[in-house]
Amino acid sequence: MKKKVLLMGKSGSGKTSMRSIIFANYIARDTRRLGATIDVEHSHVRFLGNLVLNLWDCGGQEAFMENYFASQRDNIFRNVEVLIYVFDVESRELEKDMHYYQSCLEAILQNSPQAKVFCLVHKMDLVQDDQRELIIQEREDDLKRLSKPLDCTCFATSIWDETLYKAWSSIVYQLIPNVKQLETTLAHFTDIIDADEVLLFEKATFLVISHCERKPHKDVHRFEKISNIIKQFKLSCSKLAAAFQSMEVRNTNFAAFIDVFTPNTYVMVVVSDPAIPSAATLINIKNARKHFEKLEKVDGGHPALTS
Ligand SMILES: Nc1nc2c(ncn2[C@@H]2O[C@H](COP(=O)(O)OP(=O)(O)OP(=O)(O)O)[C@@H](O)[C@H]2O)c(=O)[nH]1
Ligand SMILES: [Mg+2]
Repeated sequence: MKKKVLLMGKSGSGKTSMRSIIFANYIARDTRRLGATIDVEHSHVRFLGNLVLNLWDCGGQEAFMENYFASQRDNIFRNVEVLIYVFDVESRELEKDMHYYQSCLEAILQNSPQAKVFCLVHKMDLVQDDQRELIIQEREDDLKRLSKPLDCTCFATSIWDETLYKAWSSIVYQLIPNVKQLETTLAHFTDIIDADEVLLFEKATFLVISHCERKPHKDVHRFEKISNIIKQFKLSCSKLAAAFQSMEVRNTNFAAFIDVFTPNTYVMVVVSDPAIPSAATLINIKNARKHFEKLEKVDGGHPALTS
């Protein structure tokens, strides 16, 4: 199942940087070397077995933008499942940015009215801490108003922290075909093994695709922090020609296990009951694998015929 994702926004706003970090194992520092994208760069990312993301990274220089809205209009805006529009928060041409955004929405309304729209207010690291809340609120209000009759979801992002993972996790979550079934199964699993919390990560990107929480946790940003940390760790391992497989962290309050799960996922299990030995949790993870592997083989919510 192929899903077309358009990545748009003005030149230098950070589109290729994000794509390279999330899908091509770049670290933030490497993106300084990226040149401007010429016309459209296509990439296919296999994401969770059947799901292939067809990313269209559209170079944002004005000459290209004008072409997208004119001669290439049908080609670009047809069959779009998701539009991700990136705004550079430091841009001094806000009016022009908004004008292009609106042209883009018009073309989407004409060609792919069902598409989901996400706006990323990007490079938030360049804004002072105490200003961030206010700026994102203002931008979000403006964008939501301008997007009508379409609905848009806004995120404040930066390649320099975990906000990037939060935004992209939410975006890909919308694209996973059988996500409800996955969540129900994960909730069962969490109950059966008496865990505080269980997370599923997509294997290549380490984006969180599903989670179940039985015991409330006060850090609402913990998922994307873990994605960010483990991804960096995985990359460090690969520099040493080692492959990251699993990890166990234990202290007086809890034990956390990260392990390869299905062909497309890693799982993280957090247990706080000291009476449950590690070996028991590891066996439980092993036994759950086949159930989740079956789920991955479904297409569009219908179980595939497996013999
Ligand atoms: N400070 C900061 N810089 C960023 C961030 N994201 C990207 N950049 C920098 O912005 C510059 C331009 O990024 P690109 O990803 O090439 O921009 P683009 O949107 O693909 O540009 P075009 O291909 O011309 O449309 C690079 O030097 C990145 O390092 C961010 O979150 N914060
Ligand atoms: Mg680019």
